[in-house]
Amino acid sequence: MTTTITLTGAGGQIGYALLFRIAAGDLLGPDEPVRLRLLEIPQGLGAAEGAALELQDGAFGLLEHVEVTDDPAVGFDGADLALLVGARPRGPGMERGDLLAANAGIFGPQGAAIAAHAASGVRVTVVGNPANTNALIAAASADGVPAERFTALTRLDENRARAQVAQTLSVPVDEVRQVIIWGNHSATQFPDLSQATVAGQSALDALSTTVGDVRAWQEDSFIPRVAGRGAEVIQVRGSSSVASAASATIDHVRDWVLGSEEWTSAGVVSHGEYGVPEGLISSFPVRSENGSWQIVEGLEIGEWARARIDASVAELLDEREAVRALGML
Ligand code: NAX
Repeated sequence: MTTTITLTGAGGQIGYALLFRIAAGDLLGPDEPVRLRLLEIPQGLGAAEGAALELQDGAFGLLEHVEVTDDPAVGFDGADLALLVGARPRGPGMERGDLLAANAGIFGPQGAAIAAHAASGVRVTVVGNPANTNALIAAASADGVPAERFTALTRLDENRARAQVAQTLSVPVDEVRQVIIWGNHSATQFPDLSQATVAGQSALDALSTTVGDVRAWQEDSFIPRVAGRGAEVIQVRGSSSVASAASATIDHVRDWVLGSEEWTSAGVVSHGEYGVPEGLISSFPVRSENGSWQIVEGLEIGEWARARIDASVAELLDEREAVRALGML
């Protein structure tokens, strides 16, 4: 059966990197045909239409149809998967409240359009920042669609964290598992190595033989490097993360749809797990079972980790309050 995938912001950078990976079968596998719906704002339509021409020229056997539109009703029609990448970036002089309001004005109506037009089993992944709160707003506006179907991307943070550990230990990145991202996709996120393994052994034990004081290494080096990696890429490359963000989006959606026995991290709705207030979309350790994310429960959280999780969750609460105060939730 053909899967219908809606991509917002399809005329942007991440959209451009994502489209060709999807068409090549990297998302759902080499035997799954896809239909693409590219949703843009009027200023982005030309770029999205250009990408559609190139998709045609790619002669991708799995790609059945591409539609480009600026109408959310058409864009989300029959969507099985919605990738919400398009967002309003922070402009010069824009306060955080302005940014939240501008994005609420995008993600609220998109949530409503998803509820009205998408397939009944739609699964939504929000990439556009502030991703967690945008996902919260979309979920709140999507009457009748369970909040569990709205997620925010924190897989890029996890991939960055795994890569840092692998590089520090000079091991293949595939050997580094169970790295958890907690909280918000922002500078307050907590990349947690307490459960991480390297070739089946404790990552913290392995790291302590390489870096010495592993707590100090996390505080002074690892956490700031992971949380600040987006800024580092901008500084070195002169432009924000694009292909790595697209790749992480593919990882997230593929694991969600096809299942993952391994733990990964995703921004999903809290039911109060680990003391995270109900209803927030926060990053947790998750596993995908039968097509839905399950939070990995029962992990012991030490005092040091608790304070870091709480700080990031406090930021999510602030964002929720700010959006509520604007009357947008
Ligand atoms: P671009 O500015 O290249 O592209 C964004 C596109 O979205 C533009 O073509 C714009 O016209 C379109 N757009 C804006 N409003 C829209 C709407 N209402 N409906 C449909 N399309 C709309 O940004 P890009 O580099 O592609 O990044 C996209 C988003 O990803 C940004 O918000 C960025 O901050 C976020 N990121 C999130 C990451 C994550 O891990 N969650 C990492 C990478 C990235 O920073």
